[in-house]
Amino acid sequence: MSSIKGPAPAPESLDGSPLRIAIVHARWNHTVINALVAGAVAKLRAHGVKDSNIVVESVPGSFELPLACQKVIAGSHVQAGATATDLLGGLSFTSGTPRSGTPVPAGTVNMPKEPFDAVIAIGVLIKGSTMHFEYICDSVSHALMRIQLDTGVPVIFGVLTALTDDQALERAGLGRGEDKGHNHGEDWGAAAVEMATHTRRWS
Ligand code: DLZ
Repeated sequence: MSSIKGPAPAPESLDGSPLRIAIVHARWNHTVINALVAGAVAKLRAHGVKDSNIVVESVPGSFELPLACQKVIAGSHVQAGATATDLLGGLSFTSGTPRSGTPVPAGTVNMPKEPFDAVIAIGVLIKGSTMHFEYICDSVSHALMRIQLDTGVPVIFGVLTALTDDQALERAGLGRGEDKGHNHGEDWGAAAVEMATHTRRWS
């Protein structure tokens, strides 16, 4: 039987061409992260968001995502961030072991301080043998929700909270079985365009 899960299509076709979107991602579990970021960028582009308006920042781990999102929204960081063009030119999105510590390279493009219409926070938490996972999942999800409510800028919850490596791989379209799964980064890109569009209209 086919799955009933997942979002229905948006009720209207969305034009991302006026939007400016930030992706803030953790570097832990970078193989999965890279695929999710690539999926999000591909969907933003498919909705017409310009490469020059997609800015990508990275932080060490998921615990760092809330502060980074808050600062990106506030526009208080001076530099760094790669545009989609830099990112896709500089990275190879290949499958492999999800827990290697190799950092994702950061870009070197100067960022104009224009407001973002939405931020996508991407992290991959994989449960280990201690309570670390529970504490980070709980605090990060609550903090990201608080940031979007406090700032009025949509923060898309792109944090996978996986119980196993395979769960994480499958949710990035990198499953090791015949079924590769689905890349949730694509859904997050679409959600960012939809929420940014709604928020502009509602403001
Ligand atoms: C320390 C840690 C562990 C054990 N696991 C993960 C993980 O699965 N995913 C992730 O994004 N980050 C992990 N981290 C790093 C923390 O998020 C954080 O970067 C450090 O505790 C430093 O604050």
